[in-house]
Amino acid sequence: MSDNDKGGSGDGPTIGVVVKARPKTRKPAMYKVLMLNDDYTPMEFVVHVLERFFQKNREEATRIMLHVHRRGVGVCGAYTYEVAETKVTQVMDLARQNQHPLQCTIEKE
Ligand code: TYC
Repeated sequence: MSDNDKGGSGDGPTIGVVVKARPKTRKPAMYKVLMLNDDYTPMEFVVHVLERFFQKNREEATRIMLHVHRRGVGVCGAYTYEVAETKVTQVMDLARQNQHPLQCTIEKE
């Protein structure tokens, strides 16, 4: 008697169906990093920040900077909490080192 013949209710082998385990997972909450306008930070500094910390190319960085300049606030990107927090710290540190009042914040998506 082979392993497959054990148990069951009668003649044939007991057929097992393999079911893949699919443990429930959660997508991580995402947080937007928002840049705020001010009257003093030079436009080229904001473009530099967007290129350096948010991996934007010159064109996209300029588009976002001008949006913030005109509308008061704009989205730099969306990240998990720790990454978003790190980006805000990096931006604010560089701005402070250069004596610019540039501000950015985090908002839950
Ligand atoms: N308003 C600034 C200026 O005229 C430019 C600026 C853009 C500053 C975006 C901050 O997040 C900002 N020099």
